[in-house]
Amino acid sequence: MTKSIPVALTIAGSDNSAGAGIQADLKTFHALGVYGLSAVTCVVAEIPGRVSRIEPIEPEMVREQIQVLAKDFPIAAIKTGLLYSAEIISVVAKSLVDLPRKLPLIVDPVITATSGDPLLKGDAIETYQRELFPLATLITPNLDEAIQLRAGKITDRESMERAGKELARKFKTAILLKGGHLSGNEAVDLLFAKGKVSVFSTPFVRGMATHGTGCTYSAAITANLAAGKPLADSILRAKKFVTTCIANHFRWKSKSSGNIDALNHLREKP
Ligand code: PXL
Repeated sequence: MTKSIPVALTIAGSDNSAGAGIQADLKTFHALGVYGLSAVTCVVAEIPGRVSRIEPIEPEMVREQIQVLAKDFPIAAIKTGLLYSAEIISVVAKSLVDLPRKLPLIVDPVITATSGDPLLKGDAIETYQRELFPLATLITPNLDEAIQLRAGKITDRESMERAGKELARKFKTAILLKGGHLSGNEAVDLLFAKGKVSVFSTPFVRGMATHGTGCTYSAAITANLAAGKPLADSILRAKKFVTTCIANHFRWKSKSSGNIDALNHLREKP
């Protein structure tokens, strides 16, 4: 029998080590029963923990990838990940404005890799706020990204609430502020939407390098939205999915030193 399944698009960078970026997004879409399309914005040469080199794709080529897909596929939701530069952010925003109809858009404002390596050009944050955020259904900053977006100092649950409210007010859209290990044994995220705050909490999984969790989380939210689930339910399911990916992580012995850890996007333990 011929099948059709929901379609989602990721506009993001390529992580050749496949834990983050486009590769994580496509694995996540697939695991959640959604057909994944991609538009590549840049190519990153890296291993978990160390970015070696980044090269952008020509902005016109980024536009072309989005345009040809949007013309033919029944895309139901879109996410953006690493967009590299102000120029690429601008081209992505224009391509999304030109879509025949408005689609749910999840913006993961990737600025820095988990390793601390910078991924986004310094002058691009301004363009993000001016051109892409106004199109977003949901923006998913972690605490570092929230600080870079001038949400102020975040040291505890109270300041996290204040910062999230400030971002939701400033950008006039829903904000998922990801608390990471701020609150001790739980990884607590706060959703600010329609004047309400909702809490998403899972036990914090220790002892593994978490390269790609942000990408996987926002991709899972996008997949759930593409499948027609409401926002809060999409986040709840995505949070559980990413926690399972971390808990079931893969580990290999590195040829140079220590271990290589990677998220396990498979839904069942192999
Ligand atoms: O985890 C952030 C991230 C996003 N996108 C790409 C990356 C990384 C981290 O290394 O390479 C392409």
